[in-house]
Amino acid sequence: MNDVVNPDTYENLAISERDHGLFVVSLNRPSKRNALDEATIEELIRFFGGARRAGVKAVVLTGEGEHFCAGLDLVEHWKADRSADEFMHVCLRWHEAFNKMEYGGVPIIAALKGAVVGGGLELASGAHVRVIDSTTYFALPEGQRGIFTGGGATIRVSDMIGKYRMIDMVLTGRVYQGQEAVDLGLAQYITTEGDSLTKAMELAEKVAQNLPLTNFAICSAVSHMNNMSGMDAAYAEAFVGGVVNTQPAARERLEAFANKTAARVRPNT
Ligand code: 1HE
Repeated sequence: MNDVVNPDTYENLAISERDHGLFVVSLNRPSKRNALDEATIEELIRFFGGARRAGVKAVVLTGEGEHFCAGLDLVEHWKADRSADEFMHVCLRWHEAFNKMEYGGVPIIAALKGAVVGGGLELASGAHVRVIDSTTYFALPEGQRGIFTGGGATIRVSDMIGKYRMIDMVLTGRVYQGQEAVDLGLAQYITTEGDSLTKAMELAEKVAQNLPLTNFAICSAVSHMNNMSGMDAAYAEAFVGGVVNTQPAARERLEAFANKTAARVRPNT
């Protein structure tokens, strides 16, 4: 077994393969509400940095216990009494982890529950799809803690809900949950029956049926192209389309459409 997907090589993440190539990665410090210490960030970098080459087709990201993630490990931060230089490097490791997620080409579905706060929301923002249930709530309590964001909220949370809503969340500690959170863009799905994990698994199983190269493009190219000018993005899209849309593995699916054996796209019933 490739070490990247070997559960025995992780302490702060619980990793299990549910189906061929479909992995559940769970933050595993429930007694600390899955707060992100330095060791957990290093494990996230290791897993997501090597996932695609290890054959991972899709990931459901969740947390053990009642809360997805309480954000930065404030106790570790307080005890370490870090210098600005040291904390800048902590932030850079967080960015390394979340960039590996967003740009890594492996679909990540976050099953969110309980608190998704501070760095927990930054972590969830690195996933491609977010699913919430009736227990889930989002906040950026940094303002109240006397600190600032450092794991990408200024980029990804602003992107999801707009910069003034993000600013309001940090300034006032405003909490979003339920349908309102979906309407604003913090999540794409809310479950009314069952928990977020069940729905996330269902989505991940579907996504894992796509061709890996297609998923790679969806889960890396869109993000890269959003960082480019319109002209450059169109040029890069043509290149990615050139590679992905001519992959030999796609021919069977195209043939099935041409032969009228493939499912058609129909409205929801
Ligand atoms: C923690 C952390 C943490 C809990 N760092 N240890 N994030 C926050 O400001 C959120 C802080 N946490 C909370 O508001 C609450 O803990 C929760 C709403 C998440 C959960 O409440 P509850 O009542 O279930 O748990 P608790 O009793 O508050 O905490 C249980 C244990 O988890 C306790 O440890 P214990 O050893 O005393 O049992 C807590 O200390 C521990 N714990 N949250 C460390 N965050 C790159 S910059 C990112 C900036 C940020 O992320 S700021 C946002 C930080």
